[in-house]
Amino acid sequence: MDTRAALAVEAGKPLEITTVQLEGPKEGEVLIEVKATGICHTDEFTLSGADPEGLFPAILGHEGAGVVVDTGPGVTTLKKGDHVIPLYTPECRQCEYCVSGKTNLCQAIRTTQGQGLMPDGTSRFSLNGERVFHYMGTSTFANFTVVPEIALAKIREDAPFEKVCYIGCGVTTGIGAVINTAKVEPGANCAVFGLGGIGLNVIQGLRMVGADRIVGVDLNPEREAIGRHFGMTHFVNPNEVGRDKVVEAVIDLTKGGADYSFECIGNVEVMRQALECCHKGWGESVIIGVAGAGQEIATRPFQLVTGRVWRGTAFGGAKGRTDVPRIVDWYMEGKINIDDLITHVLPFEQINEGFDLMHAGESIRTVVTY
Ligand code: NAD
Ligand code: AHE
Ligand code: ZN
Repeated sequence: MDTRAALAVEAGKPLEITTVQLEGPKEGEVLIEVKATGICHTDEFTLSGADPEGLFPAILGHEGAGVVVDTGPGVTTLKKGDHVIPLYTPECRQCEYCVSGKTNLCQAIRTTQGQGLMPDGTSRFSLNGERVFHYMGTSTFANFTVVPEIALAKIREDAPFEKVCYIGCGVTTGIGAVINTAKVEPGANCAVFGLGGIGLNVIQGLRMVGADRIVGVDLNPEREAIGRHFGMTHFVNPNEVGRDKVVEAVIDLTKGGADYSFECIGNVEVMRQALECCHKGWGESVIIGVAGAGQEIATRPFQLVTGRVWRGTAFGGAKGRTDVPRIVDWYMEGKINIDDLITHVLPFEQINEGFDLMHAGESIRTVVTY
């Protein structure tokens, strides 16, 4: 079939709105009509050329929601008409990782996913007979996409696509980093670096678990008001306190150091600050931001010797097929706020404007509808 898509033709170039060809679902695969998709900073990261796994031409997008249109042979858990959220972290419930109980990083299809291919090593997308790569196993910047069954969470049918698509990455990553990865306890003093689509969900998660002080750090002064709206108690702008004084400022505001800190930018210098503002003896810093090819983190090992812990998280440690439907319920029951973070909704044809808004620091999340 033909489908409208926003094609990433080359690193650093705007997406091209075009029509591509899509093959039907093969064994264990599902054809989805994508109804809405968010634009995450990771899409921008890959489009910029900074992603070591970036491939072109490709159809990006990993924060979608839609409806099952067709199922391939062997698919047993989904049927035509089901509402779904594609998962870039699948959940096969069978691989060594899934059964370990220690991680959400299902590895059943990770190799082919990183190669921009379906699990059988081929692509369903093409343009005039030339292969087009999938992205993160989801490719939600196309009106129709093919996704493995193990990479789809079935969700309730009354949930609005243009809101719950955000649970496909940003909401789950931010809240999950607090609940699943850091396991923050009530009364903890915390710091969040980067108050964008992820960091504000970290703040929302911290408020949910009853954190005490929640210090937000961002270069953009406009992020203070929205941060406070979501539960931030103190704000630090590195341009105001001095970039070399940020660690000191956070230690001061958290009464001796953060029990937990979260880096939600993808900046290796800030990752160091996030670790070093943690409390001596027990403070834990969680890296969420994704850094470009060749970037490395550094600190004095003494920071770890004296009890600070550095860890990372992907998709907030969430097991998607199990956890995502529950997070959709939280939204529908009014337990989490998604609406105030979706600052812009654009028709699909204007998807590049969503990237412009992100670059300008004007949007928290832009959602594109088909
Ligand atoms: P975003 O663009 O919405 O937000 C980034 C924020 O960081 C902005 O508010 C910006 O003003 C601020 N910022 C930039 N440089 C700063 C600095 N030096 N000091 C302080 N603040 C600074 O991005 P997002 O969608 O929230 O994504 C954030 C990061 O998380 C990206 O690296 C993205 O790739 C990554 N990410 C990781 C996962 C995961 O599973 N680990 C999931 C989603 C996104
Ligand atoms: N391809 C990059 C890494 C990108 C990355 O870390 N992606 C996160 C999700 S970001 C969503 O917005 C992730 O899930 N990582 C675990 C994994 O298996 O990819 C690189 O550096 O090569
Ligand atoms: Zn994302």
